[in-house]
Amino acid sequence: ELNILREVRTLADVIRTLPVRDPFSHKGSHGKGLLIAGAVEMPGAAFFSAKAALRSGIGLLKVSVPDQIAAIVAGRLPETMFMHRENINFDGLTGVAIGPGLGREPDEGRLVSLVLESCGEIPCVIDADGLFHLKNHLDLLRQRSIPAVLSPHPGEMADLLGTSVKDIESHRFSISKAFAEKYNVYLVLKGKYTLVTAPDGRQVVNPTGNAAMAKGGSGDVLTGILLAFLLQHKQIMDAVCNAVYLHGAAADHLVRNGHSLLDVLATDVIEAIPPVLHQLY
Ligand code: NPW
Ligand code: AMP
Ligand code: MG
Repeated sequence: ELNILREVRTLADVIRTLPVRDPFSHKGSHGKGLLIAGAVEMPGAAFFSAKAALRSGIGLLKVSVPDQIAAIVAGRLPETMFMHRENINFDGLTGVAIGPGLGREPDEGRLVSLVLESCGEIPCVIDADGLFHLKNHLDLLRQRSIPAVLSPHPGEMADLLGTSVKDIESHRFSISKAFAEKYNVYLVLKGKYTLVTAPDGRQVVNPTGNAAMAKGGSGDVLTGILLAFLLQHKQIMDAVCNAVYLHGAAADHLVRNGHSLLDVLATDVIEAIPPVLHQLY
C-alpha cells in the first residue's frame, strides 16, 4: 500500500478545472443526460440523483423511472423530462447514469447491459443496484471507448470482487488500482477520504466530506453530480474528482452553518450545492 503514488485533490485544483460557462451557451451546450433509476420502493433515490444533477449544471435531464413513481419524481421535479422504461433510447444523449434505487430484478439487469452495450462512446456512471447487476457483465467494461465511472461504497466493492468489506478497507489503494486498470474504469471507492482511480492507475484522494453523510441517500446525490459534471468537463478525471469534492464540500458547508452531524438529509446536501458553487466561482 505504501509504494503507490497518490495525490490529494486541493481547492486550487477544483477552481482551476471547474467548467467555465460561455455567456453565449444554451441548454444543449451543458449536456443532455439520462438517469435510469428508482423503483416503486425507492422513488427517493431517483429524485436525489436527478435534483443533484440539475443543481450541478446539467443542461437537460431525462429520467427513466417506473411509471408508478413518475408522478413522485417528475412531479416534484418538473425541470426533468420523462422516458418510459419500455422505450429507452439514447439518441442525442451525451451521458447516462444508471443504478440508484434501480432494484435487483433481472429486467433491471438487462438495462445495465443495454447501457454498457449501447453507450460506449458517451460517459456513463454506474452506481448502487447498477453495480449489483454489473457483476455479471464486467467484460462489457473493457470494450468501451469512453471508460465508465463506477461509484461503489465498500460493501458494493466487496460484492463486485467477491471479497469482504474488511479486505477492501485494508487495501483500498491496491485493490482500486488493480480493478480500474483491469476493467478500464474510473473507480470512485467511497467512504471517509473517497479514493478516485483512473484507468491508467492514477489515484486521487478526496479531502472533503464528513460523517453527516453516513445516511441513506448520500450516494444517490453523488451519482447526479457525477453525471452533470461528466457532461461539462473536458477531462473525465477532473469531472469525477470535482464531483466528489463538491459533494463532500456541500456536507461540510452544512455542518459549519447551522447543522449538526446528526440531522443532515440527502436533500440538505443537494441544497448546499448552490452556496458551495457560489463560493467556488
Ligand atoms: P452493514 O450491514 O450496513 O454493516 P446495499 P444500500 C455494507 C438505494 N437507496 N457504506 C453494508 O453493511 C440505493 O441507491 C435508496 C455502505 C451492507 O451489507 C440502492 O439502489 C434510498 N455500506 C439500494 O437502496 C435511500 C457498507 O454494504 C451493504 C459499507 C441499496 O443500497 C437509501 C449495503 O449495501 C439508498 O441509497 C459502507 N462504508 N461498508 C431511497 N430513499 O430511495 C459495508 N457496507 O445492500 O447495496 O444497500 O447501499 O443501502
Ligand atoms: P452511499 O453509501 O452510496 O449512500 O454513499 C455514501 C456517501 O457518503 C459516499 O459519498 C461516502 O463517501 C459518504 N460518506 C459516508 N460516510 C462518510 C463519512 N463517515 N465521512 C465522509 N463521507 C462519508
Ligand atoms: Mg449508494
